[in-house]
Amino acid sequence: MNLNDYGTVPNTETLPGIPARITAQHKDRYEIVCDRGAAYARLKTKEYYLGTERFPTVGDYVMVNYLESGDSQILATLPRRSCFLRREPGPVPRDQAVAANFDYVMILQSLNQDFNPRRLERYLTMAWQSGAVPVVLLTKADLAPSRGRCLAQAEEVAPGVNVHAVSAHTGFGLDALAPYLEPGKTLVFLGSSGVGKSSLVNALAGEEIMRVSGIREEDGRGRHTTTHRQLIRLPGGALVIDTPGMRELGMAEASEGLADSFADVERYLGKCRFSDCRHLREPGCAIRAAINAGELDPARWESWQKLHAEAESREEMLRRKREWAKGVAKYSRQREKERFRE
Ligand SMILES: Nc1nc2c(ncn2[C@@H]2O[C@H](COP(=O)(O)OP(=O)(O)OP(=O)(O)O)[C@@H](O)[C@H]2O)c(=O)[nH]1
Ligand SMILES: [Mg+2]
Repeated sequence: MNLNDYGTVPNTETLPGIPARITAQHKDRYEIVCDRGAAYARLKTKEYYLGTERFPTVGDYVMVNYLESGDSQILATLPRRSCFLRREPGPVPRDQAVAANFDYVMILQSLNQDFNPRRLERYLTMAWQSGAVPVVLLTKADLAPSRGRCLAQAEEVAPGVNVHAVSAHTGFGLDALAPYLEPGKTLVFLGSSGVGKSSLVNALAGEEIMRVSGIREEDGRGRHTTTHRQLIRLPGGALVIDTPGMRELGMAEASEGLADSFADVERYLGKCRFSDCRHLREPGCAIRAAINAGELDPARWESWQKLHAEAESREEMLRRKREWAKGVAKYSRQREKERFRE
């Protein structure tokens, strides 16, 4: 494997370790690619939890201490040329990067039921702020024979931005994306759940890389199938970051919050016999009962848990790690003093 196949690596000559790129994040464990291959890595405590190094995210280039067996250590986050920041709630609100080093922000809206010029505006603002170039993709063109009105409206709210109608199912319009898909370029896909981000990744890859699932019949909303950000290398050499969409980027709004898109799951919440039910094997668990009765799809329950856990666990994980690292630092200072006295 050659890291140069994963985009333009910043200059790293004077830094310790070898360069790598983050392809996915699972709480405090990262998937990376580097010249030695694909591997797992964790942040080095001294630099990150005790020091001031910026926490890396998907798309970041980092320096790692590569270990043959076990998780490699991430030593430093290299400067970013673009990124999305999300405000992390907590006692001291902080900005957290959620995707980095992309050239194009592909904003996807479906020509089906999802097209909304106001939302498109908000995505465009965010895209321009990121430092990359936005491109608007109107998806599911096969379902909208008269797409002229939406195209015109999109062009109106996105002056100077290229707008393309595409279909992942028929391949319509995909040729027009070739200029963005040059080897080494990174594209990030944004858009509400169900607009077809993962379907487009699969269509461009020519194979089923990302899982896709149907939208709800009743209201055309997606099912939050993609639950974490993932950087994928397309056979042609371009890199794509598939995302779970707005909520992930801190752009959730009441009408698109979890409660709304997970109404089929949330109707069972709070109905268990015990208020602290963990929905595992407790008697009187409404969630388990609904799954056993075939009323609730277990995959939906799993997606809900993943999305819910992620935001909460990230803050909690950081807090615990910092406390733990401070404890270790205090202990070693004490040991030092004692040794000095001895
Ligand atoms: N007709 C048609 N359906 C499409 C097209 N692209 C995607 N779909 C359908 O839209 C549904 C959702 O597609 P996904 O690719 O899972 O959507 P997503 O944006 O990745 O959704 P999340 O992962 O939940 O954020 C699936 O049923 C797809 O088959 C298209 O070009 N035409
Ligand atoms: Mg998806």
